[in-house]
Amino acid sequence: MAAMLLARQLPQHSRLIVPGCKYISQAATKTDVDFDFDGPSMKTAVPGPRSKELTKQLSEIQNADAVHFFCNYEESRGNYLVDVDGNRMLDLYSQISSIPLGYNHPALLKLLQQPQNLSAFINRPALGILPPENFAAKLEESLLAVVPKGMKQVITMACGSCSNENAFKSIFMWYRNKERGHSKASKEELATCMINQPPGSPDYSMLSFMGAFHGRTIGCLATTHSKAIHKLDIPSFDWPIAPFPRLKYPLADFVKENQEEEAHCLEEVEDLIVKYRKKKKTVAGIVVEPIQSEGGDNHASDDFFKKLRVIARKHGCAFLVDEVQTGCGATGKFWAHEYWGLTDPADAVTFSKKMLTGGFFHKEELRPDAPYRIFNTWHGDPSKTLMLSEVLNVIKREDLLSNVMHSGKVLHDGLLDLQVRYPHIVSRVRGRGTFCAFDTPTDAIRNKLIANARNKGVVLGGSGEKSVRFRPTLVFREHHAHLFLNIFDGVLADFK
Ligand code: PSZ
Repeated sequence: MAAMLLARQLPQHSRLIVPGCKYISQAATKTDVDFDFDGPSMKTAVPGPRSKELTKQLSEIQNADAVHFFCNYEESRGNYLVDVDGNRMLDLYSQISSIPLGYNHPALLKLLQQPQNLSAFINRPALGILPPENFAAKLEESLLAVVPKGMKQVITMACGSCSNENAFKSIFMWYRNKERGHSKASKEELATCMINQPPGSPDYSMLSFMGAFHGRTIGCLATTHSKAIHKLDIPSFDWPIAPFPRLKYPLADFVKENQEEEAHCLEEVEDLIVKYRKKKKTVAGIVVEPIQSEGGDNHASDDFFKKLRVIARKHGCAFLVDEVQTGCGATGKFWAHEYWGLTDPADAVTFSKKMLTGGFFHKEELRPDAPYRIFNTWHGDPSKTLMLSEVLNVIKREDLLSNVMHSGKVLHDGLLDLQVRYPHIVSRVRGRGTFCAFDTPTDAIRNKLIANARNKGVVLGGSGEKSVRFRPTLVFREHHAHLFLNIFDGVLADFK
């Protein structure tokens, strides 16, 4: 009966019972509906013939060399991504860490079938000027329900880059306002900003870390330092770049070395702030990821971030935490920076990906002092906040943060075990929640491992030079972790 109810919530063309789809987990509690398959099912190598054909077609229109394979999203369920060749894969990458509840979650299907919600999808407003009646109420119900400590304000944006870009701009405006004593901008400032010259376009900078990824728009790109290919040929700013700790694993064996490494990086941060102030390129803000994600899953201790916050405060720089990839539960806390236990909260926190909408939370002081200063056409999207409310309901109702801690531990422990058994391939196993990773000896080995795993029905991602990263959904359960570990054990055993 319950299976029928669920099947009815599916789009017309996917109502057929898909072989292998178990609909409701045997282990599920009353509310915990696990809309999922039993396991991977592979019919061809990936990409298969249909994917190759479609890649060729797309290549006529645009460069499609980055395409892994084409997907059948209608048939994908829960943790399983189905491709156009009928291969069904356990997805531990979830659209570069962007699917909170898995594919076609029943709660979201139901939400979209309610007539009163359709308008949010059909009539996309220019939110900054013509918001719908329920706009503030919906923000309260969605984003403000998970507002990080110390913040009350939120601004929505379309994507992660857009969020960081506008958070940087808010920080620069805040800094300049402080400097000019909150008086009005001068005529000279208004004139010089039009020709990109100071004082109207001040020579401020954002301090970032080597290995960081904050987006690809031109301002963000100046703080992104993960791969040269992201940056090549694009003009950029002379902004300070500090080293990010490179920790040795296992952490328990390298306590002293790691502490020294972090202390060294923090020293560099302070030196750079002083040096850039002398150069008249004042550091208005520091931007940092709780775990450097694209840059290779680089972690630092909670103590490192606490001390970084103190440095920002000491030098009057805003402290911006980029939670675009770490946010929304994957580390086991809703925001990864909650682990730090800051007594002096961050000034702003950016989000996107699993949050469905982009945007940033910020302190009162960073609030734009005039209309149209932080602005664009869409300014977010009410249909995304609507879905986010439902995602948050499910996270709470099903206690998915506990699930992440639990399945994350199984995954992490299993990876440590594989590291013992395949030390020539797997090293530096690390992670928080399900946000796990390990290193391989080379880029080529990493890529081959990912390809081999995919042909056995597991989608993984790479990060940095030679890391494999795990970014499953929040409905990734213990049994999925075991399933993955069994398959991957075979991949490692066969690896040549
Ligand atoms: O290659 C790319 O452009 C990728 S692959 C993964 C990302 C980008 N991540 C996006 C990202 C992020 O991980 C962090 C920590 N900050 C900002 C961004 C930018 O978000 P988008 O891609 O939405 O602009």
